[in-house]
Order: sequence, then structure tokens, then C-alpha cells
Amino acid sequence: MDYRGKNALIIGAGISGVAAYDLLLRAGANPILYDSNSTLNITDVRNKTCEKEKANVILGDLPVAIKNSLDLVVLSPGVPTDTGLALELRARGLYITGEIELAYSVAKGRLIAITGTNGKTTTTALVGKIVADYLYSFKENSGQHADGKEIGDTNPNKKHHGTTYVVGNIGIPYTSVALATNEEDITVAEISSFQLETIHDFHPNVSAILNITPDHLNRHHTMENYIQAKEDITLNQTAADTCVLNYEDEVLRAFGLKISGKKTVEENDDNPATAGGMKCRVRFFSSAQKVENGCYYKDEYIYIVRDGAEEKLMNIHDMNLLGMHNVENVMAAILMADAMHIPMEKILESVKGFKAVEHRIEFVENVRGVDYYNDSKGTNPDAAIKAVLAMNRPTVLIGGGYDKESTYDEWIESFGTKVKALVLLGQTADKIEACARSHGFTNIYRVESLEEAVEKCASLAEDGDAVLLSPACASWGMFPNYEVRGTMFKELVRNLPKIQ
Ligand code: UMA
Repeated sequence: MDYRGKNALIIGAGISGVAAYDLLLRAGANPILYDSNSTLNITDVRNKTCEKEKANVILGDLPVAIKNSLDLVVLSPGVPTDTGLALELRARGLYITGEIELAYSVAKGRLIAITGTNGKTTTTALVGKIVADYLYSFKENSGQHADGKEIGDTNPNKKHHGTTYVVGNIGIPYTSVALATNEEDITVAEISSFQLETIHDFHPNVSAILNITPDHLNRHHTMENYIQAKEDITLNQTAADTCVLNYEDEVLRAFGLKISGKKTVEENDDNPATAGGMKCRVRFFSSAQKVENGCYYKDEYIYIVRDGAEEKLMNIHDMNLLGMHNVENVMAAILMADAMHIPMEKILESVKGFKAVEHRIEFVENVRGVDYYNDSKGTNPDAAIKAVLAMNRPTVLIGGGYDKESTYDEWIESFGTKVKALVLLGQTADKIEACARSHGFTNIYRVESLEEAVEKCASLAEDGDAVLLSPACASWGMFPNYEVRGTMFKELVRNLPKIQ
């Protein structure tokens, strides 16, 4: 779309709204940055944009004259598509889009997009590292350059070295880099279901859906809507593209067979020339069984199978990540990098050098014989179950936070005999306590703050135990985001007295 002269309203003045404002301004549009929260400081918001005090910012009520003047509307990810204002503007016949679509519409180069309920931040960071390490190796290697179209090929006549951009829900808005991208570049984007709700032409060359378990049901209302939003990552993909899916997720297995045009996984054909009726190439990964075209895990090793030919890739103890969910994330990353034609020895080198991302089962410190782990990114029960499963010792667990209308039964059931005490805080504390008691788990402590939670855990944990912050809930209400919650937890742990 040619944005020149267009009157564009951006709803939401968070990091993605500010980046969308700057992009539209640079693309020649007349952007207006709007936020329904009238208590924000307008000078602070203006100063976050590249225009500073000149920026066109509106807080609180949106005047009718502005609504009448608009050509397009950009929703920030956190703005529900069925919010009153969005519905009203859509009813006026306005083009409603999202910050991801806006970025995509001006971006160049190849795109890898990763979604899923859990694991997408780790997987995005890992794929970003694999791609960046590979492109960097060309810069090191004089005379050789990566070709952004097929980065496994070399093209010594290329002028530019490709650059890797790692963006999206991971915390760097895609809109903040999109105008800087070149044809040789590779963008690796973590894409949330919120962001997928407003795509139109968004078309990744390689996509992945890691898993789908209940989350954000207060936003999407039904599981069907949530699944649809995730599956829409493939909306515009074609036979030249690849989608990587989890074979052990029933919904994704059925979806993969449908879009690959096959009835059974054995019929899946990676060759677009011979695979009739398929939407895009599908490659599965499985933590439980052999797959015909993809990656699988068996007896501590990861294998890849291409057209029936199998190769043993690596021992899982050679990766610096804990838990079977991370084996799945690694397998997905390997398949995405393989689809980009990166040589396997380079992929495995990067996988082995990759460390856990911040706030994802991140080891903080051993204090008085107790290992403290920060899993603030465990913002839903499924992610929190994976963290509990990854612990290999008696664990004191901190849970609770913002209510996303989740159910906690499976999380509590995953405690087994491993979780020795549960320290609860936040809006969901009552609901979680009632659920835990109904499952016979009664060693529960209620606290009012994270500070109090850490103190309580320190008093409950004994030499050889673990303390895990993995709340199964979002941080909103008590913290601006999970990063702030995780960072505060780490600070509190590091400030604990080292001797008794
Ligand atoms: N707002 C309105 N009207 C509304 C709702 C919100 O004006 O109806 C305003 C709020 O007052 C606030 C602003 O919108 O000032 C916030 O916008 P936002 O929620 O989209 O937040 P951003 O700061 O732009 O961050 C967003 C993502 N946030 C959400 O999806 C909630 C970030 O994901 C993402 O990193 C960032 O864009 C860059 O792409 C965070 C997240 O929690 C990490 N994501 C969810 C998750 O991972 O579970 C999906």
C-alpha cells in the first residue's frame, strides 16, 4: 500500500504503536497516535516518537472529526479487534490492519514467522541465532556473501551482506526495523495470536506453530477462535513455502495433514512439484515417534528424516536448555533453518552454543544451597507445567497473577510430589488455591507482593531444593509486563542474605 498522504490512526501508544507511528511518518502518511488511557502523560508519549513534541497524539476520547478524516487504522497487538472503537471504525468501512501487517507491507527480504502458545520466544531467539551466526560467517569469509533468497547458496557478486532481524512479540516491534530491511536480509519474527488477528497479506517463507493449548481465552472468547488465529500464520503461504508443526499436538497434526494435502503423514511429500493439492510444504517434529519428513526425538538423540532418509543429529545433553519442551523447540528451529538451506553442521553448531533466554526457566543463583529459577514467561498453565516438569528436585513454587480465564487443574496435577509448597499472589490467588485444595494440595501460602513471596520461599526451601517463579498467569495488574516481574524476582533473589 502507498501510505503517502494517508490519514492513519494508530490505536495503542505502547512500543508497537510508537514504532508504527514512526514508520507511517517515514512512509509519508499523516499518522495520529491514539491511546484510550487518558491518564498517560501526553508529553511522555510524544517524546517516545521520532517527532518528539511535534507528534500528533490523542488520549482519552477520539473526536468525531478525526474519525471522519481517516483512511486507515492500525491496531496495536493488545487492542482487541472487537473493542468498541475498532468495531465502530470497521463499520465505517475503514481498512483495519495491525502493526505486523503494516511492517510486512514495507519490509524486504525473507521472513521466518513463529507462533504457538509456548516456546515461541525461545525458538525465535534460537532461529535468530542460527541465521545470524550463518550470515555472519559470510562476513567473516571474505569474498563470499549470503543471498537472501536462498541463504544456503553463495553469490560472490552480491553487494550486501544479509542482516538478521529478530522481532515481534519477543519485544522489538517489527515496525521498528521493517523500513531498514533489504532483499538479502532475513527477519525472524515471533508472532502472537493477537498479532495474527489483523493480518491481510502477511506471508512468511517459513512458518511454525509450536503447540496450541488454552490461553488468552478472555481475548479470543473460544478455543476455536484462538486456534484459527494461530493457523492463520499460513494464510498466504504457497507450495514454495514451509510450515513446521508439532506432530504430538492433535490439532496441529490434523492441520498439517490438511494443508499438505495428504490423508496420512506417510503420504506427506516435501517436493512441491509432485505434491498435489497441497497449500505449503509441511514438516513435522515429534518428541514421541519417528516422522517421515521432519525431526524426531528418541533415546536422548534428535534425528532428521528427509524423504525417508534418516540422519542422527545430536545428543540432547549437548544443548544448554532444560526440559522436553525445549527439545521440541530445538527440533522446530532445526527444521526452519533447514528449510532456509542453512548447512546442518552450522545449524547444530549454533544450537549447541545457544543459552536459555531471559525469563524462561532461567537459572538465577544458588543461595544457601537452594537453586532459584526465573520463569516469569510462564504466563499460562501449559508453560508453567513445562517448568515444573523441567525441575529435578523438590520445588517451592510461586504462582498467581492476572486472570486470563485459565483453568489450573492440569498445572496442579503436574506438581506430583515435586512441588512441596505453593506461594500465591495476585488476582488469581483465590481461584488457584481453591483448585489446588480440590486436588488435595494444601501446603499453600498467600502473600501480597513478590518481595514477600521471595522471603517466604527462602524460609520454606531447604538445602538441595529449588525455588521456581512460574506463575501460570500474566503479570498485568501487578507489573507492566513479565519482564519487569522476572527482573524484580532476580534482584530480590540476588539480595537474599547469603549466610544464615
Ligand atoms: N490500549 C488502547 N485501547 C485498547 C487497549 C489498549 O488504547 O483497547 C492501549 C493501552 O492503554 C496501552 C497500549 O494500548 O497504552 C498498549 O499496547 P499493547 O498492549 O499492544 O502493548 P505494546 O507495548 O505495543 O506491546 C505489544 C505486545 N503486547 C501485547 O500483545 C499485549 C508485546 O507482547 C510485544 O512484545 C510488543 O507489542 C512488540 O511487538 C507482550 C505480550 O504480553 C510481550 N504478548 C502476549 C503474550 O506473549 O502472551 C501476546
